[in-house]
Amino acid sequence: MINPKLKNTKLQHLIEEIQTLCNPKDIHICDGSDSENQLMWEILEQSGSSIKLNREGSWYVRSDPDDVARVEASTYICSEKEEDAGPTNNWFAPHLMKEKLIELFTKAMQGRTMYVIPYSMGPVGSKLTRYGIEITDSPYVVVNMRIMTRMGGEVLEAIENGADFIPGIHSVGQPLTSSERDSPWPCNKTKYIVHFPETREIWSFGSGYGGNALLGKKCFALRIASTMARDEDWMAEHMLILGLENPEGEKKYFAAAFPSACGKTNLAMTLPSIPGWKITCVGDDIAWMQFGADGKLYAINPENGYFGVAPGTSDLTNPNAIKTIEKNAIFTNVALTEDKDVWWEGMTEKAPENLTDWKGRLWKFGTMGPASHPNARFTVSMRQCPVFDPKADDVQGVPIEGIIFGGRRSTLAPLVVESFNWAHGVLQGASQSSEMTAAAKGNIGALRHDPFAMLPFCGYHMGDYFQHWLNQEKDNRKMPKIFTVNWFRKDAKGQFLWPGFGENARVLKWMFERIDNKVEATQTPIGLLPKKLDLTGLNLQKNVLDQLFKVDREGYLKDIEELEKYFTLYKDKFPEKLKTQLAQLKSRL
Ligand code: TSX
Ligand code: MN
Repeated sequence: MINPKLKNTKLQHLIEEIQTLCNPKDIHICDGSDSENQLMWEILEQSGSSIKLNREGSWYVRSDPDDVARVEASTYICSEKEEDAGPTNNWFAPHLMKEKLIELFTKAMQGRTMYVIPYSMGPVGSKLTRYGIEITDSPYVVVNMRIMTRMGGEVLEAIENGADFIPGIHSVGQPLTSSERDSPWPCNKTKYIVHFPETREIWSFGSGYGGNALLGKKCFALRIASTMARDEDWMAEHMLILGLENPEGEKKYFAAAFPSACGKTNLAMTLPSIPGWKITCVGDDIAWMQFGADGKLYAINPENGYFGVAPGTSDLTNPNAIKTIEKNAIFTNVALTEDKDVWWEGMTEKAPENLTDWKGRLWKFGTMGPASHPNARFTVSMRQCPVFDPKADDVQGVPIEGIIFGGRRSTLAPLVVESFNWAHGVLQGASQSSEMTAAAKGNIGALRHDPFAMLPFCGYHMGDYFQHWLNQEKDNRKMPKIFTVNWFRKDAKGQFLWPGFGENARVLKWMFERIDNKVEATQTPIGLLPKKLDLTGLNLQKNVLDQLFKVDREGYLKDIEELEKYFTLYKDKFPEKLKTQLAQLKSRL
């Protein structure tokens, strides 16, 4: 047992319980220090799990080829009633799942050290912040959590002084017996990512990768937090947060939800193409938001770093990300160059010579597949981002004046549309969908519904979640304007109509000035479109602009028919108010 005893009895009991169950060889309570971090990397290097890179403070890690992404089929929401998990989550009865977990975790940490990670989701001391304890047998998890969360002594002290926390138990599920040599990436074929939203706990078995193992992120900050937010009247959203400053120095904050493969991290730290406008990054993945006493919506980024998809990240697509990862970064499943640096598809036009791929093989372009896994990641502190927003540490959070929904749609959806009102905006969020790219499994180009980009991340019934969004609107609240964007519309020849990236700032500028009532909009059946966008210096053909904003009524009516079919999935939990919004939209068309 750990000595001295902890003041927080919930924590003391948790550690004792997990120690007894998992039988680790010892216990390490993490303090987040540099020396501890160094020790973790020594352990990882010795087991052949990591390679020191020729890049300041940076490390290279290859995962097991079967442990490369979140495992949605093995992700469970264990509420007492199946109804509460809803039709889009895997459900399992809590007591039966507990039995299963006890079986899986029995002696699971044998021969390994059990690490106890105290971490904070959000700036320590903020009303919006919540604490967590992750117990894990993976030093790779420790080094990642140190970057992705505020981890260590300060948080343990807050918990010792009585602050509550969400427990998360994680094991890679590969006990080490006696003299056996450890694997570079221990894991188990059997994987369970389990959430108990009612007792607010997380259990994760068998995977060491990303969202399966770094429990502060998707498991806590989205699945568990979304249920807390419903119960406590706040919002836990799959959203980036950015600051936008005009040439006069006025600043507004936006939160934006996009399904995967839409470039959320790129948008979060965009370098604007228009002179005098600045974008700063508060966060690239998750927003926790709550209306304040002044009626404004305040947001924090509960995270402390970026766990970003590496392939496709370049000086052209995201120069600020490239600068962020210049040092002190962890690279997982990218390709390794002969001078011990990293490379991935899309970083440069041509691959360097003598690459080792993410599977550790000498790589040649052609039949071997990509050199880096499509879901290869960098882990890096958000503080190294050149456009890091200083208010990302503000305990008050930042005031959100605009909410943006997006998706990848080659047809139909215009570059930008503003909703008529809150409920109409909520319908837009519920209607979000995206065409699948090669990175996702399934048919390339097929449309996948992903309401609020929350489909894999909502810890309760999605229909109740829609209602929770509608309930946010109250008389004394200043509701943010809601916009929907689409950077991905194509012409008849399959060419992207909009240049995207830095040019997206022109769209953000329009939103900014709409909020200030400084620019006009045109009423259309689907919402408010720009009367005029600032396209100065952009060589865009008039007919391209027309195509970007064309409202195809026939096409929309077909789209809505399909949407209505989709929404029947939520049965009687689909809010009446959204049915009304949908009916009104139809009649306008
Ligand atoms: O991230 C992207 N953004 C948002 C940037 C702030 N991507 C990459 C998506 C994959 C993750 C984009 N891709 C964007 C975009 O705005 N737009 C496109 C489509 C596109 C791709 C290439 C070009 C133009 C548009 N190239 C040229 O026009 C030369
Ligand atoms: Mn995400």
